[in-house]
Amino acid sequence: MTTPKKALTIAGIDCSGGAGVLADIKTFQERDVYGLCANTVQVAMEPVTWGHLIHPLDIEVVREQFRTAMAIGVDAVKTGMLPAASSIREVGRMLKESGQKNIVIDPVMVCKGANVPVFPENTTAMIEALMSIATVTTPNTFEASQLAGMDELKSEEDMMEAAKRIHDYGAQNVIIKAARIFGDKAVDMLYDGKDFTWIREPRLETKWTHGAGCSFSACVTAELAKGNSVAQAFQTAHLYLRAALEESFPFNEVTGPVYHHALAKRLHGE
Ligand code: PXL
Repeated sequence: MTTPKKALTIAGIDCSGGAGVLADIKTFQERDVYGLCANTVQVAMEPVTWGHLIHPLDIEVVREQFRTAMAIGVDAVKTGMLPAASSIREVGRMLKESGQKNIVIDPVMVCKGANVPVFPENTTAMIEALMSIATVTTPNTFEASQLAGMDELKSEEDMMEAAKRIHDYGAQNVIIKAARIFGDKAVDMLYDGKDFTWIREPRLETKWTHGAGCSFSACVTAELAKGNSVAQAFQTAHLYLRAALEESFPFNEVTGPVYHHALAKRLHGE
């Protein structure tokens, strides 16, 4: 009998399957980790504008799902889209009380192409309730600047400064993904409170990046669930995403998701 490691995602369901819970569960599966979810919001897309229609679930429903997951037992947890400061705080409280190890916080603030306003109170709640319990947090440069209280990040020095500030909130490891700010290169950086690790690559030109952030943090979560180190999880998540982006595909002219099976297909020679 194979008993797989298990990971829980506390996030929103994007019905297109590109981002959120579905991206997380696909990633867990690709990395041989059994996936569970606690759904926080249901997201549908406006078929013409592709604007996001976001329907938050009652926090009590989230609590019930979390209780189920804790009764089963999981090896790692990640958080994604949380609809309001109150739910951010409640999820932080539940996670803290549970004593759960391996907590990955993806501080989702905006969906690409969507007009979701950035609520300052959500950022404050993220800092107070989630950064303090994060084994790893995985902001993009926009989210990192918001969390760190800095202007737009423009350089590797800015990334280092933001990571130090976020680490000071209590996040043990900070991974900042800079996919856009450098034009020709994509840079991922891990700060563990002592050292910086950099992965620099030529930037991949693709419009089909829906779910990239969710999938990256889900891969980190899956690797931690299997007992791998944060440094290893960082490298694997980078490889997973690079392959998934190289084979991403369009839904229409506006948007398209990453292809989850890309890395496994290469490794297995399919
Ligand atoms: O990519 C951010 C994100 C996270 N979670 C859900 C989403 C999105 C973007 O569309 O829909 C549920």
